Amino acid sequence: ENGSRLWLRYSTDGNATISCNKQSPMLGIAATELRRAWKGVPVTLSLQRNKETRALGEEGYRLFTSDDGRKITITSAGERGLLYGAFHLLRLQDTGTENLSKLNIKESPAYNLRILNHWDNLDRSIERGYAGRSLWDWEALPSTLSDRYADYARANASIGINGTVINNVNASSQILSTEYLEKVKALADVFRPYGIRVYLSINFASPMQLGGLATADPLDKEVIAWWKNKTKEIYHLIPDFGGFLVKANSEGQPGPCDFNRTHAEGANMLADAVKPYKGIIMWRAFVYSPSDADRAKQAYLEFQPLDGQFRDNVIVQIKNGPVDFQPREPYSPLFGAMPKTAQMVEFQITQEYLGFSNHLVYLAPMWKEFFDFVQPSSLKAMAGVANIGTDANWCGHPFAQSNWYAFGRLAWNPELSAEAIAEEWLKQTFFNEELRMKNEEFGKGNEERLQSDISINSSFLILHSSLKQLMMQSREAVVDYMMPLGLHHLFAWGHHYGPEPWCDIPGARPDWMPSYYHKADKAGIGFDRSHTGSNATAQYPDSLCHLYDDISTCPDEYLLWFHHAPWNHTMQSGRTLWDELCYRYDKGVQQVRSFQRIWDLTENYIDTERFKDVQSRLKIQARDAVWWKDACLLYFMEYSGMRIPYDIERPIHELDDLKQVKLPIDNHECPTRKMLDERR
Ligand code: BDP
Repeated sequence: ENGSRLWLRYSTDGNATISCNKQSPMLGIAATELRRAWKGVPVTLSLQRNKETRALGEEGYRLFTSDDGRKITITSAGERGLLYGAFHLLRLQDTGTENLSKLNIKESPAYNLRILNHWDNLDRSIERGYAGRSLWDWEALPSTLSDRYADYARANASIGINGTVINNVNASSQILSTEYLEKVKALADVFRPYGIRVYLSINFASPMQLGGLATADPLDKEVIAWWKNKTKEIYHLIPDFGGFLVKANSEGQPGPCDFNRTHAEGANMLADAVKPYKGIIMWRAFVYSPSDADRAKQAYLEFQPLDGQFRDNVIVQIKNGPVDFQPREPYSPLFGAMPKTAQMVEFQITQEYLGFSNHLVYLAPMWKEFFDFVQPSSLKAMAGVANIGTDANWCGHPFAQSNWYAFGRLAWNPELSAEAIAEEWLKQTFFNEELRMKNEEFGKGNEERLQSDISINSSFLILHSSLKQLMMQSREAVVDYMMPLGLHHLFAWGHHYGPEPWCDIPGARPDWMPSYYHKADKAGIGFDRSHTGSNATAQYPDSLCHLYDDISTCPDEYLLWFHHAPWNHTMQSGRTLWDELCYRYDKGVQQVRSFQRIWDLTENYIDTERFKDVQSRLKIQARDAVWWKDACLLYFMEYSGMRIPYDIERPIHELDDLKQVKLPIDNHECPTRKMLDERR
């Protein structure tokens, strides 16, 4: 058992009659899934346009049992609706959550665009990817197609993901060469019957780099013509091509500002090119420059004034927080500040700042936290930076699969609770076949069998809820052992794995240095973003602005994000800031230890391979948590001049040793335990 089957582990002994009123490759896939695994009454897939199905949309469906309970029908106005309905039915069977004889479910997605962003390079490395190499074998494409392309598409379809941007936002213009477009077409052809459209990240200077033009100025006639021709070429190959994702004038990437044009002028030029084909432009708002004040304010300052200037097929893609996928950030105030512009959120599924594929962190609670502040209906779409690679289990950490899963489920329905999604995922990933197998193994005799069934089932239920709790607590744990109380960006230079709050590289961009963010000194710690500081609080709606701006009302979890607070500041717990910081770091460490204990309890119930894999990654996580705690507390202690409270675990490292730790890892590797242990 290597985890390659993801959450689609249902057995292949389906025995029901499956019928369908039309034939097509997509409906063939839906029917095949059901034939393989569905064990209930006959199912009819019925493509029909009537008032009800039209209201549910092409991707929506109704799934119901007939009055006599002898038949299930899935009906939709679109083929994709039937595909999603089929996967829904199988999910119900697998999780056993509903009475299958009385189904009456209506579903339609909250967003029409539910998109993965792959940061995959053409050399098959993956920026911030920790699960092997890129799935896309560019050298073998277009003639040779890996089986994993269809498996990838199937997994996405099973959770409703319907778009994929297959290359890195730091894009090579090469992707638009005819040679590569043929390869992209081959992938698009595999993905199409699974309802997945392909999009490309583009390099704004492609007309120069690829087309040999002297400029990439979006108002230049030749440039406009170049993009129109290129777009035509793409749509000729891929008629349902989705559109472009653009990182412009950000971290050294070219963009319209290089030619004194605005982001809107750049985006609109591309929007006009794809418009005749119904394509869209996803234009990223991830911009910041070292010369301007407070990085957290910059996307807002640059984009908010452009509200109303974007074409209607442009969507501004904004990271959930104002800085960069930190363990915890307040939401980006740009959301809601551009009422005349379509916006979408970008979450990061890959754990760039969350322990890579070594740490168990379930991200749905973080994404739900975002939706506590941003109305799902105010957004047009959802994008997630993928955590998928060539590793047999796709995501590196077996539990990282839950983040891919949760992203898809939330993009379909952001109202689902993180807990419900965790439960679904656990049941499909760990608790179906194992349970059956254990029962068979134990239940050889009759009486005996009954007995063991009962005890196995009850211990399973207990384990199940413990694992769910573990998942639910895992995000808060990582915040605690890495960056509690609103701290952010204490990461090591070069990679974002371990702590380096002291990092100070002469000549480097100041906004890439941890001290830019924590600002620790003898007086206190934290970034003053209140009216006495950068005044970033003023970018938030009034009520939140007041709440965050006042140090006495600012919630603990954002305190050091918005304030430079004195070391003896009284926290909500009544402790001083320094003591609270110590307790939080320690709490994070203790939680990881409790995760280890919970996990070890599952030993007899989960296949050895996955059990051991998770167990050994938890060991790394536990050591890393102590590393984080020691590094940050020993370092900040030099400023606070205060003691670590005596009732918490003592540091086991020397600060000087930790300052010497250098990990020889690039931005697309996950450090091994051996490497970590040798270095620290
Ligand atoms: C940061 C990553 C960098 C990405 C950038 C982006 O460190 O590798 O290129 O975001 O989103 O989180 O463009």
